[in-house]
Amino acid sequence: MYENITYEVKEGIGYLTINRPKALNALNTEVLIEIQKCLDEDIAPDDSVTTVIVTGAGRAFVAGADIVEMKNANTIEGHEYTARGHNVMNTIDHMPKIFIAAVNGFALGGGCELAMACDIRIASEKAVFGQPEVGLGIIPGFGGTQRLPRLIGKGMAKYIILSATNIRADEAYRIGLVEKVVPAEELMDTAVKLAKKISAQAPIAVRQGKIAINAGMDTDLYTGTRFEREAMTQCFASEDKTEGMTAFVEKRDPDFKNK
Ligand code: CO8
Repeated sequence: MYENITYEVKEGIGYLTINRPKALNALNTEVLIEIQKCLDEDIAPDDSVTTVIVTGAGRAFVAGADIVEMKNANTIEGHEYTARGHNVMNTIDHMPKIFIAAVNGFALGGGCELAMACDIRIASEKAVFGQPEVGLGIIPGFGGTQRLPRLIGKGMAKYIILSATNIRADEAYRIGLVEKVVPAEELMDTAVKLAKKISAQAPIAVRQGKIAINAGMDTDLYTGTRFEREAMTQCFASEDKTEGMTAFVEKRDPDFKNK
């Protein structure tokens, strides 16, 4: 069905793999179209999936937007390309499902931006992160100038973006760009364990947690607490809230129904 990505669901977890290893999974227009289609048509409508693991086939996560394709792009095409990338990243960011980036190798440019659009990042010790765009005469254009400072702070984001400095996984962990670093052979197991742990929680609460955090990060604290109140109201309106608390009182595991 897809030529540049694969998507499958196993035990309620979605696995989205960027699969263009010959170009280190570089995001050309075709890849972006396929990711967008997968997000809109396979992942968003599937209520059985709470968490999605995003990874790359071969030795790279994603080595960036496709430089070969961008090389001859004119101003209008550059604008369209940027918009297409923004749509993919924003769809991930806004979708009330949890995306875990399992970063297996190079996460450069658009690849680092894809990882940052995900909710949680787990990196292999072999992963390399960076935003090398200024060396190509452009800037990060799939959200990097916005998400990187929000994740690691303005000064460190400027250091990385403006000097085009690539960093290894341990440094990415130290500065808060990734949440965990594991040996390469443990990467997928670690991501799956986390996905299962998230999927075992009350789904409405998980969704509302993501919505409240994301909405609050884009506004002031007091507006953020209003978002939190609305999100909490959705939880209190759910049957799963009654089930979760009843199960605690009855000293048994909860049986959440996503209702
Ligand atoms: N685009 C296209 N092809 C790529 C890319 C890329 N980003 N990265 C790697 N490839 C290709 C190489 O050209 C090579 O192809 P071929 O075998 O046909 O020569 C193949 O993948 C393997 O790559 P290398 O031989 O270079 O492998 P190395 O192990 O020697 O090096 C690196 C690996 C360090 C990852 C190196 O490939 C590299 O530096 N790649 C480019 C990284 C980069 O600059 N990424 C940022 C791109 S710009 C971007 O992402 C902007 C996002 C916003 C765009 C907004 C739109 C306007």
